[in-house]
Amino acid sequence: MHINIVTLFPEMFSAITDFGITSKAGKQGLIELDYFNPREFATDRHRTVDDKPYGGGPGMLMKTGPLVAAINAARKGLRDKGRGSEAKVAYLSPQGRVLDQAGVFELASRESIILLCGRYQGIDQRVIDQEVDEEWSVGNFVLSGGELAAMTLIDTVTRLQPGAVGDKDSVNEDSFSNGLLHWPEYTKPQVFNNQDVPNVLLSGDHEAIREWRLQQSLVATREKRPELISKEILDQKE
Ligand code: 9WO
Repeated sequence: MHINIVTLFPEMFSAITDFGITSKAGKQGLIELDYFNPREFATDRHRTVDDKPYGGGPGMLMKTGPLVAAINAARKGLRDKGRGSEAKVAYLSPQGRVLDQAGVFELASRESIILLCGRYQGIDQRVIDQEVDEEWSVGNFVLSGGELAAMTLIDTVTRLQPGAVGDKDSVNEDSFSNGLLHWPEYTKPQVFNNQDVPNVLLSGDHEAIREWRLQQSLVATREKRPELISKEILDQKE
């Protein structure tokens, strides 16, 4: 998957390129990130990338010229690789569609995407109207910029690229892969501060363990996140 990122702070993305599964996926070529920094498209001596909002008030907006030039370079970058035609420009913003695991599956199946990271108080509405195809939120809160949201999105879609996560079963057993929360897990020691590991997990009875885990998933979801449970996701037995 090709991900072109429009950002004033490309160095922030070392958090995903330098560590763990996302780093390995980059080295394996499962995910390819390219950066388009509006600052490099600024034309004045000071490489200005912010500008005052019409109507006054505190704060600044992203300067339109360098921003649009960076977006267009990101489009051209994908076109030149033969990956441009269907790439959408996605703006990370609290006004977007809230990302959930179903959305992650949708995004992960795409060949390419352009992620637009806002800074300051955001971007001119006409740039949104003319250049942005979709808006995605990673949660109902405000960040200092779109980069952490973009990294969150990239991390989630990377894990679904075939081969990115060592054990395929561990992706299929993730929380939300069946719409339910994960069951509780236990490791050594067998007794921890007077609490034992549930007996069934020591029994070697794989069918009983499977049943217990499903029941625990259902209970955890009902107790912690009841809004996730709908008739459609449960079968008769569940
Ligand atoms: C900053 C600001 C400063 C003074 C007065 C008002 C203000 N509003 C903002 C603001 O909303 N800044 C945004 C920061 C501009 C767009 C990028 N930013 C952002 C993205 N914050 N939070 C997100 C985000 C993205 C995806 N999912 C959750 C949050």
